[in-house]
This record gives sequence, C-alpha cells and structure tokens, in this order.
Amino acid sequence: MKQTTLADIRLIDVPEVHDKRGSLVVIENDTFAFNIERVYYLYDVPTGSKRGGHAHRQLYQLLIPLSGSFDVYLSDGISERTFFLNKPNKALLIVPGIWREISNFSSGSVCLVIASSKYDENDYIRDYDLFLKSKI
Ligand code: T46
Repeated sequence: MKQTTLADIRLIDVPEVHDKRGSLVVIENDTFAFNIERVYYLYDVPTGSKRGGHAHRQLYQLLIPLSGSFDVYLSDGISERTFFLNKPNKALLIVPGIWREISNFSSGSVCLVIASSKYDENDYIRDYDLFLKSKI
C-alpha cells in the first residue's frame, strides 16, 4: 500500500460558475489528479450513523458535501485529523492508505464520492490493526 500521510490530504476548491440564478460546479475528468472511474453518493443517513471505518490500498477519492454537513475523521496511523465538510464547492481529496470514518451527518445531507477506480472489495482494509501493520 502506498506510504501516504495526512500531508497528502487536500481540501480543494472545485471550479464553479456563479450568476444571479445561482451556482454551478463543473468537474471534468482532468479537473483533479486522477482519472474518474466511479461516482456514488451517500444519502438518507440516519442520525448517529457512521460510515467508512476502512482504508483503501489504491483508491483515490474526492468527498463533496452536496447538501448538509458531516465530519470526516482521517488517520495515517500516526497523525489524525477531522475535517468538517459543509460547502458543496470544497472537495476533500483522500489518497490511498488513509483510514477514514464519516459521522455527524446532518439531516438531509448528501455525500458525493468521486473515485479513481471501480468497486473492488480487495482494495479495502477494514481492520484497523491490519491497516497499522500495512503502514510499517
Ligand atoms: C468510502 C466511503 C466514503 C458497492 O457494491 N459498490 C460501491 O461502489 C460501493 C462504494 C459500495 N458497494 C457495496 C459494498 C457494501 O456491501 O455497498 C455496501 C456498503 O459499502 P460500505 O460499507 O463500504 O459503505 P461506506 O459508506 O462505509 O463506505 C463507502 C465506500 O465504500 C468507501 O470507499 O470511502 O463510502
């Protein structure tokens, strides 16, 4: 697994167009540092629910709060940091090799995820001790 750290995490301004009718955000395949292969979103998350609880071996992802807000806790096995996402024009870039837990979803929130490859369960590390071992 890539030996990434929290220093590789970025909060990115997404390109947007404003006029008196509102705002429009554009994401194209070359907007970010990876090729887009998959898009999915989390919604209808019950109050108090947590998502994530894993790391990825190869996957790059962008998390965007299309609506509402939530917390994204990240750990590289040494340092940890929590990002509060609540702006649909800010995308959190999560690189491979970072543990994440997503919580405190506000009512009606929607988390858009843009990912660098198709779904592959073999790319997940869902055990925190295994994750720590993978970082040695
Ligand atoms: C992540 C956070 C933000 C699929 O069949 N295809 C998919 O593309 C995905 C993402 C999931 N699934 C299945 C696998 C599980 O049976 O949907 C079920 C729930 O997946 P998971 O428990 O991984 O969901 P989250 O919300 O904990 O995590 C997801 C992503 O898996 C993960 O990459 O970073 O959203």
